[in-house]
Amino acid sequence: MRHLNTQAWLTAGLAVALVATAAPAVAAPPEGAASDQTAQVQPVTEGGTASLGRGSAGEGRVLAETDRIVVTFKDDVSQERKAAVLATAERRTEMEDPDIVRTTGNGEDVVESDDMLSTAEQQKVVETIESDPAVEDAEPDQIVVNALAATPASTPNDRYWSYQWGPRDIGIPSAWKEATGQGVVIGIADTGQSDHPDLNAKTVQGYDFLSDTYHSRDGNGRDSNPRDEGDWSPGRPSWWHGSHVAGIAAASTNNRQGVAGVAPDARLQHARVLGADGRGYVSDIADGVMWSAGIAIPGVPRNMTPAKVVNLSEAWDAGSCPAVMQKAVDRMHAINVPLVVAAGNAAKSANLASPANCPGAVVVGATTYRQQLTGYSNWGPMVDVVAPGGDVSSPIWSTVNTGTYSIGRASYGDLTGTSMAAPHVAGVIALMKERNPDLGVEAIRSTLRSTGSTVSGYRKVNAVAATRAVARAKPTVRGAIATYYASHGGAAALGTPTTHELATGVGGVVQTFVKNGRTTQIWWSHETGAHRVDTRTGIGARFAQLGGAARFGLPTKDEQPTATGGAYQNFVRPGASSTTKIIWSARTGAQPVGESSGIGKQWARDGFENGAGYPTIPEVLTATGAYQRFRNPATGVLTQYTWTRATGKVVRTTLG
Ligand SMILES: [Ca+2]
Ligand SMILES: [Ca+2]
Ligand SMILES: [Ca+2]
Repeated sequence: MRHLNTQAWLTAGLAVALVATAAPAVAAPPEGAASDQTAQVQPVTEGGTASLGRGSAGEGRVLAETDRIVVTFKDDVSQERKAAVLATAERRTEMEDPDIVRTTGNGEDVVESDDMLSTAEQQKVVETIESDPAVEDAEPDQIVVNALAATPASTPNDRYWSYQWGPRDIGIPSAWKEATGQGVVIGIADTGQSDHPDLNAKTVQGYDFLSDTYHSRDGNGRDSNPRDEGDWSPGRPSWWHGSHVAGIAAASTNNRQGVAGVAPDARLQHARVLGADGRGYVSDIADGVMWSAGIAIPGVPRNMTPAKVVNLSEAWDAGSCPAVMQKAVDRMHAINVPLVVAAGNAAKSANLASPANCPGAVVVGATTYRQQLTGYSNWGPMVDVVAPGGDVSSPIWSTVNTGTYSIGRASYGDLTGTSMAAPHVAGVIALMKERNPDLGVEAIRSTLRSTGSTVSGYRKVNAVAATRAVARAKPTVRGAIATYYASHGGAAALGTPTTHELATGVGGVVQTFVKNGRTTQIWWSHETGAHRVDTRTGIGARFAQLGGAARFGLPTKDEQPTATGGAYQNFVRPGASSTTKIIWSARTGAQPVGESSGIGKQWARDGFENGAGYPTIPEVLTATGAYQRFRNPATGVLTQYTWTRATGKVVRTTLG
């Protein structure tokens, strides 16, 4: 804020300001930048593919922790003797309630502990078990992650990576060996989102919380489109502050384009809380950050993909934290969602800026490339940690837009400020949350501090150490999924969970279970309840193959048998009305029928699979409409339904 007359923006604490500083139009590249810097000063957006963090290069990683040990007992060792060996291991090591969960094809016994074991603990278990004369040998049963497509832990191939001293300064990409933010949504409460090839694929549905038309610039109050309409003020062009902050935390990474994010596999969600002039009401900000965390806000649709960490790169002059903001922080704290805030850029005590002075928030000050607190950063005991915020000689590069007083095209550019420091930390927290989604705010704060290095008397975040310090939590089963799991046989029938409960991206959650190589997913949402999809069956495999929840939504029931030896299952996107039936028979395999489509309705009127029979293909779109074919299993007759868009009519033809 130091280059700007920010006082003019503030209205008695009702409106607040962004905390970034525009760097010179042509910034000196940070040290280590590539020699073709002239081209990089004004980057041009490529039209290439935006992809998720994991590229095709590289190999999978092996988790340091595992809960399983593979034990080879000597021939003819009795079950009682085996149990005695495990009881000894339980007494002498960190193993908890070890059980033999299966026997491998080679005859080894797979022993599972109720807790995750660190590398050192595994070593102790192996030594203890191997010391028993009944045992031939033992070894940790390592967990391999993304063996097919992993983010290389080396240098990402993003074009402007060489400019990104910030992530490198905090230990990225080395930290990606520990976690990449998978399964974690990062909330960005800011100026909203922009159409950007390095962000679009990473972004889930957000919301526009600006309740007045002056700030919103979109002609209305709150709405479901959080597009950034420009944060310019007279005399200052738009910064696209929300896009810049989002890109730092989790831009598409290793996609040979633009920048890399701190948490390459995390997703982004915008709550638009600041608009014209970078201003907004504190009450809208409070609603925005709470909604991001999954807290219900009256009049606003439920957040289908709640964030596990929320970034608020804002600061405004205030002697104390507004009550409405403090309540928001407290409610988020109670559900283990940290609110990461900028310390502010006024070179004064962070105690005099909100939300930095809201107890419970994770407050981030800004450092320079030269390992000092920046001249502009707010300071004092309210500052929990510091991270790269940059200065004129080493600004922070990220995703922006070329527009000045209107929306232009996607681009890359630099800003500096505690606004840029905060999302570095939010990204690191996303890595920590991948390892333990329930990690509490105070555990996060103390881990970030205790693992940090010292810069100007503050603790600078160390992504590798902070992430490694979080014990990988074993997935637990809870809520409606736990009820379903227990009433359908639990571990004996479905196996143990191999993932935490993960957001589906379209509402609700999903958890994966594996037993003897057989995978079951239990899906849950308010609208659909808890139901399973078995990927071993034709229906589950087809569901996954054709796009899964993103295309069909969640199951509304378990797989049901048909009267003619087949099976079916219905799916719906939460909040939407169009349902799909995936129906299987031995002859046709599993195929989807759109129950809300003209063809699906006619098929239903004709008696479903008992009439025209089972679909042989999905609905095929044509220039004039669509068609789909069905075969009756009893008669063998193939029928085609053809829907014509112009007339809306469906014609039934017998093909033979
Ligand atoms: Ca609006
Ligand atoms: Ca809007
Ligand atoms: Ca990129």
